[in-house]
Amino acid sequence: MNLNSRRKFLTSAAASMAGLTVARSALAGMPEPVIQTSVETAPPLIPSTGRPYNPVVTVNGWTLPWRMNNGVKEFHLVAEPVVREVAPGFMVNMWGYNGQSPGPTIEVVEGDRVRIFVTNKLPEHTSVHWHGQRLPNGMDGVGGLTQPQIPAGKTFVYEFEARRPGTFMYHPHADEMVQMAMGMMGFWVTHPKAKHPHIADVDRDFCFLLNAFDVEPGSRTPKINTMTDFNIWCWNSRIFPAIDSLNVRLNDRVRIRIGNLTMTNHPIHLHGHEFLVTGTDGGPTPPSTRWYEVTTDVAVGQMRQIELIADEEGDWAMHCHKSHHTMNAMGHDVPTMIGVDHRGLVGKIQKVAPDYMLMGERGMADMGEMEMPIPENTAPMMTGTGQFGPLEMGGMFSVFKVRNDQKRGDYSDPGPYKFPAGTVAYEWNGVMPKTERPASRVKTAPALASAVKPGGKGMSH
Ligand SMILES: [Cu+2]
Repeated sequence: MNLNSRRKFLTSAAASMAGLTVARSALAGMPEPVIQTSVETAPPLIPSTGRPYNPVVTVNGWTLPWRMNNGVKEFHLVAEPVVREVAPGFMVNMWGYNGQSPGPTIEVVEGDRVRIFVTNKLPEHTSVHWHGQRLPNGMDGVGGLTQPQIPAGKTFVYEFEARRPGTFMYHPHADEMVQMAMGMMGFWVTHPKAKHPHIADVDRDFCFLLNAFDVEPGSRTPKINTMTDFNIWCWNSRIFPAIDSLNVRLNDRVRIRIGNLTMTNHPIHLHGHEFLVTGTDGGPTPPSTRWYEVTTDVAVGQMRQIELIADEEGDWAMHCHKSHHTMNAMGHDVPTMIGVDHRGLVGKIQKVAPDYMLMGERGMADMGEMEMPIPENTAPMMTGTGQFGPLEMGGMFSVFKVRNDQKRGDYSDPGPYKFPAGTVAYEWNGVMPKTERPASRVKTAPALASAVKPGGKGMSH
């Protein structure tokens, strides 16, 4: 007899003895925790109980189901060690919630009374802070300050009203450096209970967290003392090309919610469209404060929600604009080799080190094509292949796919964009003009260094 049927049996046995009081005592127990181990983007969870709302889609994630108990929405989070597939073949030992890092997205409606059971299956104490929420001080989850820590093996209950609509996060406020470096975090969306003047109805609503890890190539567990030098830059603990694309229908109104729980800021850039920042940490922004952008910086601890009309078909890149954050492991200790003449050197080195490979003499694009020998359990530095070849990307990168034949409510990947004939950049095969270079520039170049005055800034650019 499994736990579920055992519970049902006990409930019905008790029911026959004690009548109506039983239903109440069954509900007095904890809701069964829901565990998810798939890394697929789950379809939106359409609410079957409670107030109706338009659900979000969590990129490579899922929404936690709840149960209604006398008008209270009850969730059960389990803090526990998990193994996250960051990319195919790259498994990382993390800490998370309900089988995954990040934990499941929690979706509620403004005005909902929410009760969250948090069971601690970690080897040390924890707490959960509901980042950005209005709530009673004792529910804020700051271990030591607003509550005792949740000891290993124990369950605590948080209960509050979701007072304002918006985009939120949750994470421990206990041994924070370690627990967040290990992946403990999740998304929270509070939907408006009625038409809100600053919240539009959208056709698609995506969300993901920016998170980062320091995993030595070949190892499986993040280094927890790293402050800035992370090497795995993730959206929802996944790296390109393992981050699912955001697939929409032509002319959809799209909202994308982003939260940053890394140690640095991320300028998130979308190609081909302008967007408005319609929400921040503090909730929806008044329309008079909005302006169009193509990049928005998401600082540490912040949430941003952007909105746009997807009115240009295609495979549009969407990524962090810090170029080191669209790379995977090994990005840091590689010397710059551009312009260094290695002729004859490789053969000599290979006599003593047969695996030696020359990197970066002509730039590093070669690495996107080469199958470089890499240690087990890591990801190539630059990877991903499009219909025209290697993308030379990694980390915080995905594709915003706009299609006119994408069905309403269909979030599946439509495959590569079919470019209309004559609309792709092409090679010039005509006559090249003779390049004229001013002779003076060549002559003066070596003198530039001496042109810098002591204490001065030298040439301006
Ligand atoms: Cu970044």
